[in-house]
Amino acid sequence: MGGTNRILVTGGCGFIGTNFVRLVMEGRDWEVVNLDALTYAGNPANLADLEGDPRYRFVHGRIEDAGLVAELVAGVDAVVHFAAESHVDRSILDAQPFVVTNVLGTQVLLDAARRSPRLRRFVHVSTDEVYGSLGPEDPPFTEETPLAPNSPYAASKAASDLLARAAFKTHGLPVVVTRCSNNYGPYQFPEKLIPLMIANAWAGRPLPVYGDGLNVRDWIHVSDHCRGVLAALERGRDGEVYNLGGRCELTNLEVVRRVLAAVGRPESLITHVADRPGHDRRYAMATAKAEAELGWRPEIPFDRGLAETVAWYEAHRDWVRAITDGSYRDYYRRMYGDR
Ligand code: NAD
Ligand code: TDX
Repeated sequence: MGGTNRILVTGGCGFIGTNFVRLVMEGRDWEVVNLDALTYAGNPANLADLEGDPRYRFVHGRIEDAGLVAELVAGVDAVVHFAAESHVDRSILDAQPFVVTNVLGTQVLLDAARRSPRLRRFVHVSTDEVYGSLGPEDPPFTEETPLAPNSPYAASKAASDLLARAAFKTHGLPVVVTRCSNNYGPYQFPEKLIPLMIANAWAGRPLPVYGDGLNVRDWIHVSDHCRGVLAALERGRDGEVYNLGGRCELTNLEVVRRVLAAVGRPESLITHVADRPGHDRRYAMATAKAEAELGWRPEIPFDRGLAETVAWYEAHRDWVRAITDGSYRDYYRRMYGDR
């Protein structure tokens, strides 16, 4: 998309948003406005070094705030929408914040976007979870796979994908939807599998594996995902969906074993705990469309990416400590007890 000067990134203080803002600030001469509510998952310290850069502006606010969103969207060429409640286990404990942010918040952004004459691209960042679960012999999800979400999180993301589609079909909004598989890498909140296991391994605490641990996820390094979102912003076709994935299917047990090897702790720390309700068995993404149309492919092999991620967490123990006190401790106890 030529002629881009300024973009609005939502959720830029979260895991993937932080990595995306950094990629754009380093690789493009665009201005970036970052709208983030700073929920438990949003950390302004992630991008503190950009404060003072005239190309970067942080706005503390919620995507459901129609007045604020209209004002911000009117001043940009494109929106890249990451902001969401993103953790499946939290959606099982309480689904309502997922509906407010992921469904209502997305609609507020879409409404502002279609009323802005300047806006030329709206990238809606979504997930493989909207497709539901695969059996062991099933082919990977394509963009044509019917939506069949199983968790409240996935259902709220599927709803937002459909609202984005409707904004394109009904109002002609230039929407592109990306759906990506499981990300890992720097700045991921330690409620998610890989950083949770790294933190527990350090502390010598048990590593809680849900059920038999044979659920399969398709792992992708966050920087490969961010390059895919940028490619969709610049080269995606209006109204299209693009699957992004890492071509790296692993069982959770295998991931946890590799984390333990990378951290240098024994496999005896692995502890099987009660399964997640509605736990999807397998995700896998077919990415041929993104490869052909966007000229994108994942590049970082899992073992290298994991080693770099473990090293990043080692070097950022203070970052982990700062975000895992207070409310996160209460959440951890509720999920895993006093282990
Ligand atoms: P995250 O939970 O780390 O970050 C979410 C960010 O959104 C936080 O900074 C939070 O403060 C902000 N936010 C939440 N509610 C908000 C609201 N109402 N208004 C404004 N800001 C709000 O999430 P993430 O893992 O970085 O995921 C980002 C996006 O990518 C999400 O849309 C998610 O569905 C999607 N996605 C994630 C993965 C993954 O593996 N993590 C994979 C595929 C797609
Ligand atoms: O303690 C745990 N033990 C465990 O066995 C945790 C936190 C997870 N798991 C399992 C559940 C999943 O099979 O590991 C797998 C990965 O779990 P999560 O990190 O919670 O990710 P997942 O549920 O697969 O969803 C992720 O990928 C798709 C992101 O959180 C979503 O935001 C994204 O859309």
